[in-house]
Amino acid sequence: MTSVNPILPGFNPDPSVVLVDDVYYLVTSTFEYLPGMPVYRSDDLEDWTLIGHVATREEQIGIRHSPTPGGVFAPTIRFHDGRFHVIVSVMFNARGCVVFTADRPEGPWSDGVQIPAVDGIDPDLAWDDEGNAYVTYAVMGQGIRQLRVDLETGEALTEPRALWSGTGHAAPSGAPPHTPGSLTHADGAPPQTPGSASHAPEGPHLYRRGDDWYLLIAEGGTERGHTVAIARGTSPEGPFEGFAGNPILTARSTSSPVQNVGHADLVDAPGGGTALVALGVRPCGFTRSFSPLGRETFLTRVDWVDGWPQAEPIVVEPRAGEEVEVLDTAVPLEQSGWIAVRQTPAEIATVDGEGRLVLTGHGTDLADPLPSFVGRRQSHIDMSFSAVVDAVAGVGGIAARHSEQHWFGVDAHDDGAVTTVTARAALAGFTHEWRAKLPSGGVKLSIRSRGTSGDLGKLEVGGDRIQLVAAGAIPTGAPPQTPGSLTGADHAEVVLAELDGRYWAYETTESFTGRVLGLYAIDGVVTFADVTYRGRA
Ligand code: 6LW
Repeated sequence: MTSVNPILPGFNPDPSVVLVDDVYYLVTSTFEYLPGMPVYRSDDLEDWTLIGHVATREEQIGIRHSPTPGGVFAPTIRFHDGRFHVIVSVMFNARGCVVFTADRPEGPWSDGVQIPAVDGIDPDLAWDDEGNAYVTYAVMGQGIRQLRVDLETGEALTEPRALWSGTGHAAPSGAPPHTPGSLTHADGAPPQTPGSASHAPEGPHLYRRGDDWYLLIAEGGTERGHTVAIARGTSPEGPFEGFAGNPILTARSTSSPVQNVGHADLVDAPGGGTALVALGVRPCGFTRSFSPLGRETFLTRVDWVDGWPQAEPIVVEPRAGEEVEVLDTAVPLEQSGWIAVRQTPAEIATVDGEGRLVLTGHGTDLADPLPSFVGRRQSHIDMSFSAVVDAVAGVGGIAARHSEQHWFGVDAHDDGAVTTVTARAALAGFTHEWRAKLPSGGVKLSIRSRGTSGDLGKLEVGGDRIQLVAAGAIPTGAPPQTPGSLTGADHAEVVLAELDGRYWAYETTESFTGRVLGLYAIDGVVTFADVTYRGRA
């Protein structure tokens, strides 16, 4: 079905996809970053282009005081009555369940209508033939729940009711596995207790196919036990009967290079059939335990057998060759593709007359909940990210961020006589610094990483291998440098630190995101040019 997988590499979890007039649109979770919920477009489910974001204004999601890993969890994108809809739960001190609409997928998207009755995560949106809108969502320990809503006002039109507790539901002996009476409050049955539900039923999506309704969910938690399961019913309100062949997709207990596969969405495939998008991670190292890029979006095919879907295992096939991106710092920040933490890039960065990006520091580093940092997703394990930095009027550089507690970078300050470069690594409350002196003038700072082979003979234990590098006296505004052009004493590179990336991976940081590479200022005014990302499959 695809010659490329992941279809959206780097931090792109919880994919949701819709097909409108032969074009696919896909959104993913963004947690504490703004703009939030990228909207990608594709004609073939394989090649995707970023066309906009749902949350371009902080007020739409209200994440300013939402701690990591809060913020935007698992949006669903759907199309109804000529309008695009995205429904999402924005978690922890934020707006909760909100539904946004737009006439065009690139936006602008509405301010959003809150649905206070949805007290869970991962809301899905579906309509029946009468136009009733159903929101189906997950509540921890209570399984999948549902209510009907008025999407114009956000008002609940029914009480929330239990819909399915997933494959782990232990039905009393002799009783049918899932009857309406055993699962609904309306019938007087007690709400499900944590013990009666499977582990973490979540990420529901509801579809109509012929006369049947299908309820697709994720189970097992978003780690190695993650799975995709399905149930079928005769109405959007159920009752739903689980498929005897569940899970329909998982990588648990396999040696697949993609793990944690789950949180899926179904869509008609180009040219017929059904496709499934799902999240997964690509762990590296001897024990294949650490995934620096976070949860990415993968694609696979689904076949229908006797009215039930069977998903093909996901095959990893990274896009071949080298991807070089010289980031155009002169592009208006709203269209630049940069993301920032709890504020929009335009709130913290400017572009100067020479098209260089300018950041102002306020005496804080990336431990701050509102850092002076703009970033982009790291989308290859083997990569380099560099920028030429003018730090005469401040202290700043380049960094990789997972959370306030987990980040590393290299920054500079030029006092006119000498440039002091400092590599910093922070993990779980520990920080370490390495320093070197370079000639005054622009400094080229680089972060490089390479994957470990997983080859047992080489015994490369840990995560990816990271280098924090500086080269001094680079003229700012000069044409982009290539590594081979750095010759002579002034341009000699200094490798300040080598890190084991296992400590900056999805499994260790608990940040739900992935590695975001970017530019940051600690103090004063810092200017960036020749910002270049090189990734290799
Ligand atoms: C999301 C849940 C999950 O709400 O992780 O993988 C949570 N699935 O469905 C955050 O992405």
